[in-house]
Amino acid sequence: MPDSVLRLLLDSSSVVISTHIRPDGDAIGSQLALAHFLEGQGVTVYCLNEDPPPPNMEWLPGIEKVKVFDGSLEQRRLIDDADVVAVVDTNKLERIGSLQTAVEASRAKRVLIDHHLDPEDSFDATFTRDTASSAGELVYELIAQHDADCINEAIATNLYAAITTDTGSFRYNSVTPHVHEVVADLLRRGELSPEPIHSAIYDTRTLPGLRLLARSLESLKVRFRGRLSYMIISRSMLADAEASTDDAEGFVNYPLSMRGVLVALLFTETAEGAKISFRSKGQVAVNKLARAFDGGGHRNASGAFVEGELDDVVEAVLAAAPKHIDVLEKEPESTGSDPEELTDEDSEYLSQLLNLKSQSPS
Ligand SMILES: [Mn+2]
Repeated sequence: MPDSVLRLLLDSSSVVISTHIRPDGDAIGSQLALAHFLEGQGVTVYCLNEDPPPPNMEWLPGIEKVKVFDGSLEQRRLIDDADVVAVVDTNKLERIGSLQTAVEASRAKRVLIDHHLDPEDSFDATFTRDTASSAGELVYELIAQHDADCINEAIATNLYAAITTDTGSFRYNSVTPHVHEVVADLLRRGELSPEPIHSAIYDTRTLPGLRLLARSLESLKVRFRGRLSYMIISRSMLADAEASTDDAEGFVNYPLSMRGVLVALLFTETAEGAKISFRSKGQVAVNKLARAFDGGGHRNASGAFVEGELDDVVEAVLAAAPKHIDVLEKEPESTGSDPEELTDEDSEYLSQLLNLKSQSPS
């Protein structure tokens, strides 16, 4: 409950805050908002994570507080000497990565602030609600419970960034009137204007990244009567574009954005096989299909890794798709040319549009 979490945090002289491996905007924004709040209350705070913040979050106020855990004696001592270790935006202690052993060895009390299903009960106090849009929403409530007047520009900016990233810019089902009330309060108290925040988070594509996008879009195909679309990123496409897989962040949303498409897949070739991103709209679930390939995730967003040749992996996943996703049933037998794929003429036109003709593989 928020009261017991607040009491433990505010009775501390030193608190370590951590979050999950490969942290996202909600993880870092929640962590920093909590750090700013506690520092304002006279608590000494250390933010230690397994992995660095994502590049599009490097502008968040106070980001220099966030340190990567290096296993050094000095950092272990911070964890050992802390009164409380606070974990945000994950339901399991093991998700904080290599800090876990140090945290378990410490005499510090542990608190959890999270919005994922089935939080672990290895914490001394928890503030969790799986219907919350984000950890940021819960950190807001925690601060407001104490005194909403503590919310300054730095706290408001971090919480706004946390909430907007975890709600897909306020479009997911988790967005309630309460979320908008929280955000309204953040805008007011922080005197924020949303546009620069959204721009800093989302307008971060690089030229190689956009070149890779152009090549990926050329690979786009549609199946199952227009209900599934998929794209491919091969290793040669990455090399041609001089891009990395990090540049492909969010690409799977392009096939998903097509009218009539309910399921979108992105296959990214690696040395050993292919990484697959699964996305779906509304009530259509993709996690069963991901699980069939030893992956996992949520209803609308899952992932898997499959060993093998890229083409074989694509065929295997497409063949299995209707077994695991009801809305894909009854695709007519292929007659050689799939009328819903791009025709050669369309591909030609698209590649002219994208000005890639000179760069096609020779
Ligand atoms: Mn989250």
